[in-house]
Amino acid sequence: MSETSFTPRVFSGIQPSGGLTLGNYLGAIKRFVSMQDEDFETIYCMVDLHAITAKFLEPEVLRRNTRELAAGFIASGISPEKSILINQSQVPEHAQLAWIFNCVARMGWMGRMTQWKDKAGKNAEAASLGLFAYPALMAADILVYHATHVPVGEDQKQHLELTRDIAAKFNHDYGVDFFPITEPVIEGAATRVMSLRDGSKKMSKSDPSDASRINMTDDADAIARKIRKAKTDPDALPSEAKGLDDRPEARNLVNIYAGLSEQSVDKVLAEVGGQQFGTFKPLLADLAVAKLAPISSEMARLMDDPAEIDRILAKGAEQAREITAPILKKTYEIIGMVG
Ligand code: AQP
Repeated sequence: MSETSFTPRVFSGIQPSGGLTLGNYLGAIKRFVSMQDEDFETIYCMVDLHAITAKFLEPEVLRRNTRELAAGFIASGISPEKSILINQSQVPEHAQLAWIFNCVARMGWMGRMTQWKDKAGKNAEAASLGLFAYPALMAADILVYHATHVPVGEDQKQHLELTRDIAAKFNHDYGVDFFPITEPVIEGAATRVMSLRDGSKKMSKSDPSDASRINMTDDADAIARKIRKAKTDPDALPSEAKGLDDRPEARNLVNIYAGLSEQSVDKVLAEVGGQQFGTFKPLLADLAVAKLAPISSEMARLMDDPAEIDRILAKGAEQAREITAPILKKTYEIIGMVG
C-alpha cells in the first residue's frame, strides 16, 4: 500500500481532565472546526483513557468532564453530522492497538518525551505506567484510523514525531507499508497559548491557579478580570512582531488577540502598536467575551441534556468501529496473530 492510497483523514483529541481552556480552543478546536469543511473525513475524540494517566479522577468528575468536553466541541462548531465524535474508551481498538505499539516503541524514545519529564517531575517512581506509555496510546489513537493529518497545538509536536517513528518502525519490522506517516497540522497565531500569570508556562487546565487560564465556561466578568490582571511589562506595545522578542507576556496577549480575531500578529500590531496595556487589555477582554460567550452559553444548554450527548457519542463509537475494527484485524494478521 503506498502513502497516496490513504484516505485523507483527520484525527485529534482532547483529554477530559478538567474544563476546556482558551489554549485548547485556539491551539486545537478552531482548526478541528475548519478542517470539517476541507477534503477530509474528521474524527474528534474525548481521550478519557489519557485523562486517568496523570491523577486520580472521581468517576463522577470524569463523567461530567467528558460530557462537558463533548458539549464544548459541539458548541464550538464541530457538527456530529460532519464529524465522528467519540469517547476513546468506547472504541476498544484504541487500547488494543496501543498494546501492540507498547511493544514497538522503545523505552528510550518514551523517556525523552518532554511531557513525561514535565508531568512526572522529580518523582518519576511515583508516576503511573500509563503516563509513561501515553504517547504510544496517542499513536494508536491516530493510526487505528490510518489518519493522515492531526491538528494539534505546538506542545504535541514531539508526540507526533514519535507517532511517525512508531509507524515507520512497525512498517519496517514487518516489511509493510501499512501505517501512514501522519502529518501534524500546527497552524495559526496561537498554537502555544501561555499562562496569564507566567509567560514561560503553557496555559493548562490542570494549572493550580485558575487565574492562569481562561476557561471556556468563564463568564464575561471572569474573563475581563483575568485579562485585566494578566501579567505584563510596563512598556507600550510595539508596532512590529520583532518588538515582542524577550517580552513573553506581551507576546502571549497579542497572540491571543490575533488567534481570536483571525488576523496575523503583524496586522494586529499595525493596529494596536504604541498602545499601553491599560488600553489594549479592555480591547482584548471585549473580543474574548464576544467570541467565547456564545460558546459557553451553548455549552450550558447542551449540558442540560446529557442523554443527547451520550446518544451522539454512542453513534460516533459505532461509526468509528467501522473504520477501526478492520484496521486492527489487519494489524493482527500482519503480526501473525491467529484466529
Ligand atoms: N496552551 C495551549 N496552547 C495551544 N494549544 C494547546 N493545547 C493544550 N493547551 C494548549 C492543545 O489542546 C489539545 C488537547 O490537549 P490536551 O487537553 O489533550 O492535553 P494538554 O496539551 O496536556 O492540555 P492541558 O490543558 O495542559 O491539559 P492537562 O492540564 O490535563 O495536561 C492538544 O492539541 C494541545 O496541543
